[in-house]
Amino acid sequence: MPSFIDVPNGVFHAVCPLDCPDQCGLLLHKVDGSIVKVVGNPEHPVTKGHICNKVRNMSERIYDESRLQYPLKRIGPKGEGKFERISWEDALSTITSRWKDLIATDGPESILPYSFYGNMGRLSAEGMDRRFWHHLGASRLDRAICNSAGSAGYQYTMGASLGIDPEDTVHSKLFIFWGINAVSTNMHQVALAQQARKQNDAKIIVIDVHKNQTGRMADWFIPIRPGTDSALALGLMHVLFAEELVDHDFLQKYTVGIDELRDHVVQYDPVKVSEITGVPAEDIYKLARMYGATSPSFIRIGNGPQHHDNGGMFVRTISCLPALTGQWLVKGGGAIKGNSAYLALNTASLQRPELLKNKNTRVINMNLLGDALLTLDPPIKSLYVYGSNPALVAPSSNKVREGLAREDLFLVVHDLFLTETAKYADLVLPATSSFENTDLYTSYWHHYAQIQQPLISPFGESKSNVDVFRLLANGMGFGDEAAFTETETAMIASALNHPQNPYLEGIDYDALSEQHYLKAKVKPLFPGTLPTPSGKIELYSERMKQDGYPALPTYIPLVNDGDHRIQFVPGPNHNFLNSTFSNNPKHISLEKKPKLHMNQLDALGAGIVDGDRVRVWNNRGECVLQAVVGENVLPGVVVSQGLWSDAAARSEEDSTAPKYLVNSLTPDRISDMGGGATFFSGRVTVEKM
Ligand SMILES: Nc1nc2c(c(=O)[nH]1)N[C@H]1C(S)=C(S)[C@@H](COP(=O)(O)OP(=O)(O)OC[C@H]3O[C@@H](n4cnc5c(=O)[nH]c(N)nc54)[C@H](O)[C@@H]3O)O[C@H]1N2
Ligand SMILES: Nc1nc2c(c(=O)[nH]1)N[C@H]1C(S)=C(S)[C@@H](COP(=O)(O)OP(=O)(O)OC[C@H]3O[C@@H](n4cnc5c(=O)[nH]c(N)nc54)[C@H](O)[C@@H]3O)O[C@H]1N2
Ligand code: SF4
Ligand SMILES: [Mo]
Repeated sequence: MPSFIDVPNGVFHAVCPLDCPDQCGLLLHKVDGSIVKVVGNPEHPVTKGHICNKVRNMSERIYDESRLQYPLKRIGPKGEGKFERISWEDALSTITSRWKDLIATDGPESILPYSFYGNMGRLSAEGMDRRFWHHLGASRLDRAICNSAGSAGYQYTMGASLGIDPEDTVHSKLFIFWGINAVSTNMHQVALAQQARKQNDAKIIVIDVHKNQTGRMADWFIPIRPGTDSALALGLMHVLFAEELVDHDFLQKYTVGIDELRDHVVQYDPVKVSEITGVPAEDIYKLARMYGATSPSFIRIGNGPQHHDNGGMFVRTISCLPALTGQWLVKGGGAIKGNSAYLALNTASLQRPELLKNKNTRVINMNLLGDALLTLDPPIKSLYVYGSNPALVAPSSNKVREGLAREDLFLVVHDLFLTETAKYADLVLPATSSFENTDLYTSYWHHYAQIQQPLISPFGESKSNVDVFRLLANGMGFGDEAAFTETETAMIASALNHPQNPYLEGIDYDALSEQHYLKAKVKPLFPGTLPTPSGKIELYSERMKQDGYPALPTYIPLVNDGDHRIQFVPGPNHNFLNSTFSNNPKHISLEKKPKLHMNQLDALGAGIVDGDRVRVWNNRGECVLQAVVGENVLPGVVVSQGLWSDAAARSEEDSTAPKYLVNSLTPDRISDMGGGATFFSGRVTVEKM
């Protein structure tokens, strides 16, 4: 196939590479070899030509003059951001000789990779890199910053990340967006709900701690106290059983533990649940009756509430609800937490775990990066960061930055920009954008796979993750082992060759290259067998009991986060994607200022009025935000949005301290399940400046 890089003009297929469930099909317009326009492809069966504002401006990011072009070597103090250009040859030999020395003196576990899904391409994010780290024997990273608590909770109930086909939700008559800011984070699910609203007079309910854009489009917005959703779900179950709104036939055939659950939820009467959640008892009855009476009903379970101490149990509990009313048997009924199991690849081929010889190699949870850098024994002597920006996104970021600033830490960062993390690096390597690479994309919400072919030549001297790990393997002297010379095309082909996953049938490299959008061979989950120990939906889970949890869904309060009165929920915003775009003036200007939504009662008590600059602080750190006073949050709760760049804070405050760093306040406790993060379970004090 001729390379599209050599075709200077035309319209080309592309995939949105960002960590967003929608994974839109894109069309890139090229003139004279450069991208001039990014639009949605109307032929994508789910995203249908509509894309978000963030990515419509993507070409600005691709050709941003502050994008990294060459490898850099630090010449100033760590964190200051003074670098000079060096060659790839120098950069690679510096890295490999440092690592060879470290391996000789401290062993390979003194080296730690740190990465996430800045680019969702499966080769970029979890392909050649994993092969390299396995062969090196580096400390392993538990990539638990995003969805791991909820995935673990969902698995206890349903066996794997298997939900319904989002395309079926046009048939739903009731949507519950539960802890998901879908207008900003899953816009095509909102489009499907709007379509159902028109076609079936469907109702949209939003349960959230913040009446944001998603809450505002709801027919009914239900505000709830952070971290109490399991209690609400149990209260709904209480009413469903008490009023005989459950589907006995479905429960008999497809679930285990129905009798235990019925007895267990007697204690969660709406009056008691109301005291916990702040949701009035009559609303709990009303919601339960609506849910019990409406079919098909669909719950979109968000990522927000699983970023709490009890986040795993939140998802575990809510995912029991559709079974109670037999919704899994109805087209458009059921739930989606994530759908990644349908397009599960052959990870053994992709990642080559057998290359890791020492099966006891230590595993470090990425949510504990600060502690890992500051206190771990034996210490981490070198950190290699790619596809992630921990100095902004990781919890307890003051600790993280103190760790990154360690004089004896050899830090290498591979990114498209000189991120907050890269400022601490000894060496910075320039990364290609996804449109410069070959890669395979699989959505974790819809059921389509896509391929990206390189459409433009690499920016400056930038290189893809895959190429850098090939070069590092060569420099480390791993030899000509086939794992490191395999082409991208061959890697994709073998990752898709996975006889154990029947959903992948018919999806291969050639078919994807020709047809662009291929759907997993999905069928309804029921009638059928789930990958749980019983093969059924586990309302009662023996496995949970063995793992030290209550076997039945249970409300467990948040951990005591100290004396500060106010609960702090620092979520993402509309125009950034995590910290991506937070360095782009257009995206910043769309967001205007980093705000703190607070209830007027709390504001009144603290003498704060709308628009005031406020200092938000606790024992972990402080930041300065602009108060938005009103009724968008309950008393005792404040919500910020967006992971703002240090640069945005500096230019405005004319100061060197990053004042918008919300993660300086967040706890690095680990959630109840899956080693997850607890970004939203912290407490703060808010003061007028
Ligand atoms: N525009 C945009 N889109 C994104 C991202 C982005 O940064 N910007 N990030 C991407 C990524 S990586 C992810 S993981 C997803 C995340 O997207 P979502 O799944 O939407 O998760 P969050 O936005 O973290 O939180 C969702 C909602 O949960 C609410 N919430 C917090 N705590 C609680 C609680 O205890 N109970 C309830 N009921 N609600 C609560 C928050 O107020 C928020 O409205 O979005 C992806 N898409
Ligand atoms: N307070 C608070 N903190 C949060 C969250 C929250 O809701 N609140 N959300 C959390 C969640 S859900 C997540 S998923 C994490 C996400 O956190 P991260 O995974 O760190 O995501 P980004 O901030 O988008 O950073 C991705 C980086 O990868 C770079 N990149 C993109 N493509 C490539 C590539 O191909 N190669 C290389 N080498 N680099 C590339 C980008 O330029 C960018 O700097 O943040 C977490 N942090
Ligand atoms: S960020 Fe999400 S909504 Fe926006 S273009 Fe990418 S996949 Fe689509
Ligand atoms: Mo995430």
